[in-house]
Amino acid sequence: MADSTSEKPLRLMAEAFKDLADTVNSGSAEVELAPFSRACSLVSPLFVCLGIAFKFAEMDYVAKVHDIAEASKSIVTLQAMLERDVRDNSVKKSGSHSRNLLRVKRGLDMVKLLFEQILVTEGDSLRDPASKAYAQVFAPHHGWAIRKAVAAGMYVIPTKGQLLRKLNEDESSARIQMQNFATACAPVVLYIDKLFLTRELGIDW
Ligand code: 1PW
Repeated sequence: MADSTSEKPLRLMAEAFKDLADTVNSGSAEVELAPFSRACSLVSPLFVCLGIAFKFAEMDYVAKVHDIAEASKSIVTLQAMLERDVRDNSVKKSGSHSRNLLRVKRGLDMVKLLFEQILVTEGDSLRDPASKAYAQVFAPHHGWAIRKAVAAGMYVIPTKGQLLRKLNEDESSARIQMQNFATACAPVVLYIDKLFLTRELGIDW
């Protein structure tokens, strides 16, 4: 693992998503799997920093990002990846690239919301920001057992101060990077939603 004392995971995440957002916002280029999966993998340290309670979330996220990185060896764009699954009638199949993409997108959306909530929440507890982000993004798709486990995990997530120390940030630098990530992540999430919606695949499964 990278040396967490010298690295700035938040800055790396924000910069990678700024590049993806630029591609999306240019409207002229398709998003490629290789830079996308690389950017997504830069979000994993954040899940690690959220501690043992989110070990399963981290493992699930890392495995799905890895699957997309593997796909990048033979498929160039997100669009082509979806089209291949549509052709093979495997979009919703367990473990399909497209299904994994939808889960990874939710992970990104949750981190975006988590940051937005942190930015508007006073105090040092992350429980409310994290609970709100989870409730909005994942809870509708999770059964009772996972929802209960996540709710229990909310009691042992680190405080904001602890999280920022692990991320090697102070309050003001973290605010900037969180805002930058949230801003850059938004068009990327919308782009992925559109990939599914324009093919009438839905995004609520
Ligand atoms: C930042 C605050 C902390 C909130 C973390 C919430 C993380 C929620 C993700 C927990 C997922 C762990 C359990 C795995 C669930 C899978 O069944 C599910 N994956 C997801 C990401 O919802 C569906 O994956 P599948 O069936 O397509 O392989």
